[in-house]
Amino acid sequence: MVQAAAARAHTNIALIKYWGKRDDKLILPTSTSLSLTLDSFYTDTRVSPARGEDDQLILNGQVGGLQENSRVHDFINLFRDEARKKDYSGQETALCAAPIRVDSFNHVPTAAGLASSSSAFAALAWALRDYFGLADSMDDRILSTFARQGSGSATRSIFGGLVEWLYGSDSSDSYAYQIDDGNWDLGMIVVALSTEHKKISSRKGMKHTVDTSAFYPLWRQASEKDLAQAEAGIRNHDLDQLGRAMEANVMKFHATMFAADPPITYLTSRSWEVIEYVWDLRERGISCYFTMDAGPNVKILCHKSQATTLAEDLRTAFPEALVWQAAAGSGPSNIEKGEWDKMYGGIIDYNI
Ligand code: 2P0
Repeated sequence: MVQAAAARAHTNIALIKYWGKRDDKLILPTSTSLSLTLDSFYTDTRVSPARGEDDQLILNGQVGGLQENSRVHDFINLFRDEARKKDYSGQETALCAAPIRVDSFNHVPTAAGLASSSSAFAALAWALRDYFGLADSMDDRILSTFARQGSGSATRSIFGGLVEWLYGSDSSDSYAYQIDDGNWDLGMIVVALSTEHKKISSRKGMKHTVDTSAFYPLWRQASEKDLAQAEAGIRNHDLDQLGRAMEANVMKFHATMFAADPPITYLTSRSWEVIEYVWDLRERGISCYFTMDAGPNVKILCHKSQATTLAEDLRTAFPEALVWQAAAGSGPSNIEKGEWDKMYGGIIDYNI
């Protein structure tokens, strides 16, 4: 057991979406999903003993809000419960009971509409495993089932490259694993069209869809067909096969929301313009495919070797948009004390 532990985890974008829970508390999904972990966007998180009486979240140097704090507190408790099962000496038992301070720095541009909860809960899970000395009994797959209970998409950020999060039969086997390292000619461009906060959170949007959408009963089976096609594309390292499956899946994902009561959508007219631009590029023989999440921004899967040129084209075509490039990122890693202090030592106020 250590006095402080820190980790970095990267965010991921779903190519085959997770959109619905069959168990809200355990966060068990209604279908298997598949994602690409991105190298450019990540969260750094450090856990250490807190000074006060409660667990405390400091997000980008600011004290976290009540709701965020309580979500983090519940998440830490999952690890405390595991730690209590171990045969600790008195000193370690005391550490299990002591409050924890979480310092977290997001390197995910808020404008990008990327799920920072994926990297946030993956980094926190990785750091907590270390903090409580649980590495012997908790391998990465098991850890992903813990990350899952913080936020569904975080399950997949426990691994790098192309990652599947399984539907599973219960909490123990709804885990993630890497199906391919993604280190082939695969890139992603993020086109951020809006910096506004989303009107409907993913959590609310997916629940509303599950509860009311006339199309939702079709989702699981249709999504699994797309998944099989995407897996074949990955096996063949065939961007077009993977991209076609990804686009087919995102269209169905939005269709479930069009059929909700009342209907919801995250698509805007600007999103459609980017989608049409992607389709035009394809007509001209360039392999690129779009996906979107619970926001108006568009992500484009393309050849890594063409990403720089494509990103430039997109900046010219959509001068008001922010455009980023990414490739396959790695799974989480530990951050040593010296490294952490170099990055954040001057920023953190340990008195708050
Ligand atoms: C995904 N999204 O597969 C899907 C596609 C957004 C659209 O997972 O409620 O923050 O914490 O499990 O993971 C975003 O939702 O939701 C998400 P919770 P999460 O990436």
